[in-house]
Amino acid sequence: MSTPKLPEETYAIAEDIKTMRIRGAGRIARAAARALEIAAEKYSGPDDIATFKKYMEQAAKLLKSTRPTAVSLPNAVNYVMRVLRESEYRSVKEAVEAVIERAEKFIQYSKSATKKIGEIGSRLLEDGDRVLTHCNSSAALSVIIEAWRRGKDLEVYATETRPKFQGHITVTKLAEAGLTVTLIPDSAVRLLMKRLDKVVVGADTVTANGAVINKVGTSQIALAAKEHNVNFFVAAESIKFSPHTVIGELVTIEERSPLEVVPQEFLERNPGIRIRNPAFDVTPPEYIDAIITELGVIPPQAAIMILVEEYRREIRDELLRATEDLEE
Ligand code: RUB
Repeated sequence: MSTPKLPEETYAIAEDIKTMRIRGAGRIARAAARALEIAAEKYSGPDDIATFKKYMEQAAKLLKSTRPTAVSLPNAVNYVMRVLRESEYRSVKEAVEAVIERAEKFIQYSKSATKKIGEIGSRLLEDGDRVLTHCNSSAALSVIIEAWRRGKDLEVYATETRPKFQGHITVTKLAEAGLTVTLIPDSAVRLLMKRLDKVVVGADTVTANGAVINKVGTSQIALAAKEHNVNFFVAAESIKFSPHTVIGELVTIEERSPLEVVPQEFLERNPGIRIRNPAFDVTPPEYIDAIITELGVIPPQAAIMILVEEYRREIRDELLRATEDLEE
């Protein structure tokens, strides 16, 4: 039996994630859950569970392939797909309903986790703090904006975040919320660090040993913060924690087009010049004072506790897979 084609909307969301019209690890995860929901809603094939599962697995594969670094994406897809992979259904209608319910549950959880992080993390900021953030993270902004709403007078600095300038989104959002905000070039971070009290950034992935993968430049900021005794906080929902890293799997750092760094004419004029454009980097746990999650504030070394608590089954599957690989 041939598998029906996925709906245009599912392809469109995948393309939007790939081209970064939808970006930021939390948003990407919610968009992927929504894309699966749409695929289920619009399934037009036969009332055959095996065909429906195959069709949904195609959507899952498509979505997972869009961007490689943020673990929230495969976590979202696997969370939704588990209802299909692990349960029996009498009809496709029943399976469709289960997928829709599961995707909605994920989206709601993810939104409320970001809000909760704001409530929990706002306590770490004090009245009069000068706070730096990097890139555009909904979780980090949730902390900063909530602290400000609770009456803490903050002065916020945000990096431009080359080459895609996500810092422009950040300063606009902060200014709209009413905060005093200053945009700085990425390269000005160390010079300004002595004027700062705290750094708050987001995360794309948190590994089992508490390292944080976030927008490229984050680790340099952490280094400068350490040098100046400035607290470095990461705001990350539990969906950013990677069960794959428990078995030592490394996180793939996305390498994007040179055209985000220089224009086409530059490349044509200088055919001998190579350009690198890694989108993320790794900040080791020693540079991180705390990770703010919706489950509480943890030292980075306690990342494994969140993983064991929230991803017990995935870790078991990963360990089984690793053992099978060894036996092959
Ligand atoms: C975005 C980025 C953000 C994290 C966390 O990178 O690095 O800091 O994704 O964001 P890109 P959030 O713009 O390449 O997607 O807290 O919103 O999930």
